[in-house]
Amino acid sequence: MNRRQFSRLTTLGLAAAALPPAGVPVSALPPASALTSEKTNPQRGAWFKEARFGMFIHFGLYALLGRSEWAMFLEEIPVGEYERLKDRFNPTEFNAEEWVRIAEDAGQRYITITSKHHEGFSMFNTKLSNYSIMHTPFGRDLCGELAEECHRRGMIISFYFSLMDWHHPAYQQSLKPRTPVSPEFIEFMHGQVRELCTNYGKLGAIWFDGGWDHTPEQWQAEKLMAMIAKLQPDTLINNRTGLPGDFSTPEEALGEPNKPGRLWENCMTITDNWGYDSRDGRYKSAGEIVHLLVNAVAGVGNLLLNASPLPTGKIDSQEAANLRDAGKWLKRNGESIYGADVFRPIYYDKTFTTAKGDKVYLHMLDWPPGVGCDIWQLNLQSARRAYFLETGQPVEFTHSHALGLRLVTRNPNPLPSPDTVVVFEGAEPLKQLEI
Ligand code: JFZ
Repeated sequence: MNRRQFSRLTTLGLAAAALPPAGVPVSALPPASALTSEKTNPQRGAWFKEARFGMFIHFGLYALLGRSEWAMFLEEIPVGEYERLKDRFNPTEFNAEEWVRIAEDAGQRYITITSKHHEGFSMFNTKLSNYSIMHTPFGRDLCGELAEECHRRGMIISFYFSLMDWHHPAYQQSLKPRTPVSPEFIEFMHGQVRELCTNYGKLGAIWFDGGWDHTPEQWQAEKLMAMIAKLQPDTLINNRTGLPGDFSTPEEALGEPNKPGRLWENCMTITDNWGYDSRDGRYKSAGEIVHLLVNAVAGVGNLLLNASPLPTGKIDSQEAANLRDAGKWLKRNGESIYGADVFRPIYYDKTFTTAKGDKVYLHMLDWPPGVGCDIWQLNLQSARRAYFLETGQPVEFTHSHALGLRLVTRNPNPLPSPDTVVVFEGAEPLKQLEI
């Protein structure tokens, strides 16, 4: 919803509940951007753009079943049966430090964890329900421990939170799309978001999900977002309440490179599932992870890559290994990723550009060892010099009218790299010339 549509709703009186009562001083109002605009104040969005790469974590009771986070719904498991999983939930091998270290090694700068997924089970210390991790054999506030460790190590922590709740009795009558959500559930759900925004220090973002069965008005989303803005003025809010919020969340696809200034984050699985699924055996390789990241950053977006802890509380070891390998590339090439801007739109699926200051980074995702390369329709004639980001070794280049940029220097890497980055430096910020 854009500003015009929102003000139309207001004219119709539909958004009236969200409007401040007359006489409230302007300074007490939440930043308008969080509610109505598709552009976020650059200062609030700065951490997000700098970070570029985050770890998503889907962890809940569903891990015990090992058939992904939708098992309850897809297998029509009755609430009374499903909720008994909580008596077995005991991820004793969970270690916040280890999780944060995996993210750090991967070069990820933030972690977004499911504080509550659609199953309705709270992975944090909520005072508003007994259906929480505090009432399991584990009995510890997992989200709290993770948040604390993140704060200690300078990792940004964000919470995923599902609006929809397959467990709460007051939500049962709302399970049908477009039926009103009971006031009791709204109070409970808003109350839980208040807890998340109050008890865990500074949050990077609140990542809502599962809002599709109801309208933003039915969720009282404006009120919810205004509350967050008041409790955590710097926290970004995603667009899955149905209101635009601060950033878009295209899923398993790259998105929104065509809306300048709009923040976006592409969320992806590392296997084929979000929640742990024992039937899954497919892992994205380190190379694929690097490609996805470059692809997102080249379109000025972020990559939020999911990891799935096992019921023991350990992150799958193959996932951790692939993440760490991707991190090795990032350690050497992070300059071209963190805080990078767009140079020109994505134009070829194996060659991308990112930019920062007077530098353009040419990402060669498929450059065979030992050969030079022509890059069509890319003209960096105003560049003063070029060099490999990893080694500083100079790269000789020419331009031809017909083809564009030619890398005369051959790829010196004996082995294929997921991405060989060539830096072009200009005296002035480089501009893409028309050819
Ligand atoms: C949702 C969840 O249902 C899922 O379990 C997971 O948490 C994922 C990150 O988000 O699934 C969605 C939500 C939105 C879209 C698709 C799947 N969408 O907008 O296309």
